[in-house]
Formats: sequence, C-alpha cells, structure tokens
Amino acid sequence: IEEAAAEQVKNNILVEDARTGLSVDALKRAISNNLFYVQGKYPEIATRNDYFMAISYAVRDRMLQRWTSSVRQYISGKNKIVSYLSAEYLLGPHLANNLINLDIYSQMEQAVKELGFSLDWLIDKEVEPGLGNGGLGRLAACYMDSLASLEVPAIGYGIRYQFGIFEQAISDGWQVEDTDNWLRRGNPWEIARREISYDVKLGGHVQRYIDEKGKLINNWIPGWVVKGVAYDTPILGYKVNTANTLRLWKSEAPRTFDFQSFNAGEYSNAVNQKIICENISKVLYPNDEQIEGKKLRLQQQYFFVSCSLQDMINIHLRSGDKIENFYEKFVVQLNDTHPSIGIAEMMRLLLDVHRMEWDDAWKVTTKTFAYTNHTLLPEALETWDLELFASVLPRHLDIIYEINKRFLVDVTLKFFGNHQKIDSLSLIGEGRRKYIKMANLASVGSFAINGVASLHTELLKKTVLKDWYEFSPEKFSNKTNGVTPRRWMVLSNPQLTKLITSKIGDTWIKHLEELKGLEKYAEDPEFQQAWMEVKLEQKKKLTRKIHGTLGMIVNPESLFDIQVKRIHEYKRQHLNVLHIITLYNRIKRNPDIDIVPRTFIFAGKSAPGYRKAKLIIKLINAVGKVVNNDPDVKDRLKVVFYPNYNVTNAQKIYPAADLSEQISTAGKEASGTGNMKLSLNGALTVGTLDGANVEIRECVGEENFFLFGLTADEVEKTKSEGYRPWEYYKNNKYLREVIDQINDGYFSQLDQLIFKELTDSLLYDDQFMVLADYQSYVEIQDKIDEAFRDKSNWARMSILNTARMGKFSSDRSIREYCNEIWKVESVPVELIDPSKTS
Ligand code: C3B
Repeated sequence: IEEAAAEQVKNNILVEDARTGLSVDALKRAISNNLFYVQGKYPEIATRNDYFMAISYAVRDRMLQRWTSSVRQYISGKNKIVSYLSAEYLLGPHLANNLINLDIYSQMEQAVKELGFSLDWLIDKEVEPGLGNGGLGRLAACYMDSLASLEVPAIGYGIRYQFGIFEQAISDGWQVEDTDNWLRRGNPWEIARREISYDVKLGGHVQRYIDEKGKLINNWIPGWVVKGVAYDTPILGYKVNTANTLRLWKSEAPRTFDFQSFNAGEYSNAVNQKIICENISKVLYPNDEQIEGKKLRLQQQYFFVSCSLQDMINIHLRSGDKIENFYEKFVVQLNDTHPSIGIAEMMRLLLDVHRMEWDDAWKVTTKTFAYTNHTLLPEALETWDLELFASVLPRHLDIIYEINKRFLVDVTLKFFGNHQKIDSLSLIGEGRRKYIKMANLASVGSFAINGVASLHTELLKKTVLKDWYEFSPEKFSNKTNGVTPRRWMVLSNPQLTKLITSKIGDTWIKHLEELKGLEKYAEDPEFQQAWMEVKLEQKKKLTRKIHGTLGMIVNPESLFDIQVKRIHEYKRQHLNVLHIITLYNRIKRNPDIDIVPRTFIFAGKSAPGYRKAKLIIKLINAVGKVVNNDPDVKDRLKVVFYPNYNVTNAQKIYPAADLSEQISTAGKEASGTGNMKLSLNGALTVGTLDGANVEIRECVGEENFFLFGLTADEVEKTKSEGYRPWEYYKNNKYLREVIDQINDGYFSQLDQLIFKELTDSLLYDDQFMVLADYQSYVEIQDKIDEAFRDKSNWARMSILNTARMGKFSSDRSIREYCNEIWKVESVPVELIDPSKTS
C-alpha cells in the first residue's frame, strides 16, 4: 500500500482522491459516495446489489486511469496492436479478478469489512458474462488477461450478446435450459461508447457498372443496414499499468432507416425493423463444436467482423497513416473460423471503400490475418450453403469467387492435374448443393495457421489441413494453449497461493515456470501435510457448496474424482459412468470389499439440441440416484451432477479435485484447458494421449500421470481394420454386465427404452471407442485406488504436478504468439495524470 501511495505522489496524483485513492479510508469513502451518488441509496435501504454496484464502480474508477493511458499510448504511438477476433469470450466475474490485478484485494476486503459486510458476499453477487460456450471462449478470456499482463497492446473484438450461454437446471435428471439474462441488474464494467458505431450492410444485390474513368465499380445495394455500437470493458493486466480493451458490438437499427419508414407513415414497420436489427446480437448460439448453418449466425459473424475491421481501419487512418500500411498497425488473429469472413470483408473494404487495386488489397489482407484452428471434428468445420451465403453477403460471394479463381491458378501450377488436391483446396465445395468452406477461406487469407497443442497441430497437418500443409508448409506452427494463473490459482485458490508463496515468493504468478522451485519440497513431510490440508479445506468448501445447491452430503475425505467440461460424446463422460457402475457392481457382489471411497463430480452443459449428450446427463443422474441411495454402498460412492457449469462454479470446483478426468478419444480433443487448471491445482490426471494431455504428461512425468487407452494412431488403425464394439461387449463379462444393467432398466425403474439410443450406439457403432478403452480405463482406475491409499506418495505426486505446470501459463502461449506470429512487443504504459488533462 505504501509503495502504491508513494507511486501516486510521484505521479502527482492526490493520494486520497475519491476516485483513485487506494487506502482503506479512500476506498470506504468511494463506496459510500457511489452508493449515494450512483445508486441513489443510503445504507438502510441499499440492497446487496446496490453495494455490489457501488464497490464495482469504485474499482472501475481505479482502472480508468490505466485504461485511458493505455488507449492514448496505443493510438498515438507507433506500436503494433494485436486484434483478437472471437465470437465468444467466457470472461467470468470481473470484481475479484480486477481487485487482484489492481493489487488492492486486501485493502478492499478491509474497507468492506469496516462498512459491515464481507467482500466474499459481494463477490458472490456478481452475475458472470457467459458470452461463450466452453474452451474456445475461455481461452480468449485467458489470452486477454495475458496480453494485458505482458503489456502487449491489444483489442479483443466480439459480440455483446444480450443473452449469453443458457442457465442449466436439472429436472428429474434431465437438463433444462433457462435464458441467461445477465444484464438485468446492469453491468458496471462496461462503458457504452455510443459515438463509436458503424453501419453494416446485409442482403440485397450488387450493381456493376463502368465509371467515367473506365473502372469497374461494384456497388453493393443492401437489403438492409444494421448499426453496431461499441461497448467497452477494460481488461487489466496483473500489477502493471496496462489496461486493454474488450470491445463488444451491440446491434441496433440505424436512425436513417427508421426515418424512412416513419416518414412513409409505416410506424409498425419501423418498429419491426428495429426488432430485426436488435436480433443480431440477441443471443449466443449454444452449440459447441457442432455447426448450425443458420442465417442469423452468419449475420452475427459478419456483423461483428465488419464493425471491428471498420474500427481498426478508422483507428489506423486517424493516426495519419496510409491504408497500405494497415498490417503494420494491426495484426488480426482469427479465433477459429467464426470470424473468417473477415478476410473477404477486408478485401471489400480495401477494394470498394478505399479503392485499392486487387493485388495491393490482397497483399495487405494476407499480411494482416492469422488463423487458429481449434478442432478436428468434421461436424465443427464451418461451411455455408452458397445460396444462403449469397442472400446475406452477395458482394462477398463475388470476392470469394475471385480469390478462389486466382488461388486455383497457383494450385494448378503446383499440383498440375491433381484434381483431388484442387477440389480439396477450393474455397467452394460441390456436393448436392454448393457451399463455402470457411477453413479454406481462413487458410488462404492468413499468413499463419496454428493448432492449439502439439498433437493437434501434427494431426491437422495430416488430416483436415493436409493439403494446405503441402501447399504452404511455412504457414504452420503449433501454439499450445495455456491458462491464466491469476484467475485459476490466485483468485480461485488463495490458500494454495499462500502456501506456495511462503516457500518460493510470489514472482511465480507472472513467471509460472518458477513453480519448479516447489519440487524440492515434494518429499518434505511437513510441506506434504500443509499441502494436503489446503486440499482438504478446498474439498470441504465444495462439500458445503454441494450441500447448499443439491442438499447432498458428501465426504470430504473421499477421493474427489472430477470431470467438468461440455458434455460431448467424444469427451466420453459415459466411459466414466461405466466405471462407476463397475465399482458399484463390485460392492454389490461383495458388500465388504475394501475400496477407496470416491465422490464422482460431473458438471457441464449439453447443446440443447444434442440428444445423445442430454441422454448422457440423464444417465449420470440415473446412476447417481441408485448408487447414492443403495445402503450396501454405505456412502463409499457418491455421484454428483453439479448444475450450471460456468466460470463461477469452475473456480469452486478445480481447487477441490484429487483426480482430473481427461478421457477423450485420442485424436479428438484439440487441446483441453481444464486439464491444465486441474493439474495446476494439484489434481492428478487420468487421461488418454490426447490434446495437451500429451504435453502435460511429459512435463509432470509419466510416473505422476495415469495413462490409459488407445493412442490416436491406434484408434485410426482399429477403425480401419473394422472395429466391432460388440466383440468387446461379448468378451468382457463385467462390461457386459454394466451395459445389460443400463439396458434392462436397472437405473431407470425398469424402463428399457430410455437409454437404448445410447447403448445401441455403443454396441453397434461406438465412434468414440468407449468399449475399446473400457478395460484399460478400469485397470488404471484400480491403480488410482491403490495410489490414493498412500497419502504421502499422493501428496508428493500432487505437489510435483503443480510444480511442473509452468509451461501451461497463457503468458507462455501469448509470448509465443507475439514472437513467432504477431511480431509485436510489449509497450509499458505511462500513466496520464487525470488532473492535468485539459
Ligand atoms: C475447444 C476445443 O474443444 C478444446 O480442445 C480446446 O482446448 C479449446 O477449444 C481451446 O483451444 N473448442 C471449443 O470450445 N469450441 C469449438 N467450436 C472448437 C474447439
């Protein structure tokens, strides 16, 4: 505190300023002021939300100096800005994170306490912005944190969905969805910048003519126009002056449009237009790795990408620079193919608005964009029906045809006569209907292409992007994902943070490799004990949470076996369930059997239209109901489905995990990031050689990782030789027993139909090799049972897991992107003195 105050004096800022002061007294005064002047309340009638808002505004005030200073430096300076384009940001609650990054957590805790409340109580009040589905959106949030913490100039662009990812409730074991009205109590973290807005054209047709200079003009006459308004949220770096901007676009009706209809006396028509325009940023599509080829989704993608590119060009030109140098000011990262329409939009803006020639425009475009691929699943590869595409973006279709025409000339030169190659690289697919391949548009228009874990990148080069790799191998590289240790350790596990810091100081928070320093304590019995006490404390907290939410009592001394992530067949939550039933059957056969008590905790959402995933949720709950209530089990097994998995809940679950389930079919999970957060928090992993598991195992040591299952190569080989899941069922009596029980209605009050779709797909198709991996999974789980009995050894392995996770900080990932793709450097921000800006 003293240092901060001295810093303020140095910078000539009034130490006790109500908006910037960092002392407990200044914070108290700020909160009271905000309660009175912003919320219009006095303590006797203020609600918990009023206090939450008052404290949040006090925090935001303290961020604003950093924010405006950062913006000024970026716009005026010559430095390059990273522009991250993402349809999703899964930020999680801001308050606690901002307190940590501002380094005023303890002062605020004290200030709130002196006002008669607990800070935790207010932190728990925040409704998180759930503007993403899962890993991809959360990665974007971690990357924004690391960019700011590394003082890299960056803007994140996206959509300000009015409704984020749905809220999940469980009713009779089934998932039910409710709308996520996250803005209903206001959002203290954003600033609406009404003056920053852009028009976005949609639909209509293209008029072509030759102008007086003999130049071909393409005039896009839109069917309608929407306006995008900027809503900015500051993203603070950890203990630095940098505060970057997350700029989310809200769609509205442009005024001019309303006037036309109003003038014509068509009042209801005008109102209708308003609704249609606002619809674009209304709701996040809740599908994860499954495309839904809906027109509105394409409109969303184009809407935010067009606003963002117009904004970047505007920023660039305002600094007095020429459009030809755009790529020297901005580098644009495409978070999967969702924003890849940006490549055609950039061409349109350069050609039609800034009147550049094709070759010059193409040069600028292809020096601007880089593309990250996040999945190998064929059903997640975006394509757009050509007719639908033309009805939304007629001008872009022309442009894509032209890009393709020129590109295929190069392809033909390289792969002369190879029609397979030409078909596969073409931006247009020709099936029963023609379609546009967005991964191909992203690949042709980007100077760099990366996967998100080493195995994933290798598989990309061998499978979905094989022909691209052969055509331009120099574009490819790997950038293994990472997670921010600020949110995923300092914020969510303060007790472990404290214990670690007591041994190795606190610089590991910015340099996660320093966790290595813990290795030498791994065998120290005292440290082991302290370590396991923290774990137990976190498990007790989660136990209380489970009791509060579900009314269930679980034993905090039991092994917390945790699988939390989106529900998807490839992630194989049902393999986990088969193991639970296997243990249950052992107990039923021999009620006195000695097994380690376990609490199986599941959490995750299913896409609302994904029937089999929803059925898996039902199965987990159905098995839970039987297992949890069977007296023979004597509470040795408990199955918990924790509802509404989101960032808020994840923060409470990860610290309590003993075992991290990372059991996807090898070759299917691009990286995973939950695997990193869990291991960082001292959980041991049971996993396949998939995604980043491979690298985690390399780092923590194979003796500290529970490996099982087929490798990606073996999966392919088994499939090509004709995989028959039925054989596994027939030849394994325990597996047979488990599947038969599900089928016979043992877990569904004798209803034999309910799970049939699931068991049939396991027995006769089993795309995800659940039955093939069953035996190996059960065997490794038996080893885990054994390992958990040796408390000291388990503690040692747990400590080593944390100690060796340094690589998986998103700071490391972002450094790699900066050095190897973006070529940007950090720019320390000088603070502006607000009292001296006139
Ligand atoms: C996810 C992948 O499924 C994860 O393996 C990966 O760790 C993250 O992205 C981040 O790279 N993913 C997602 O959440 N949504 C998609 N549409 C595609 C991938």
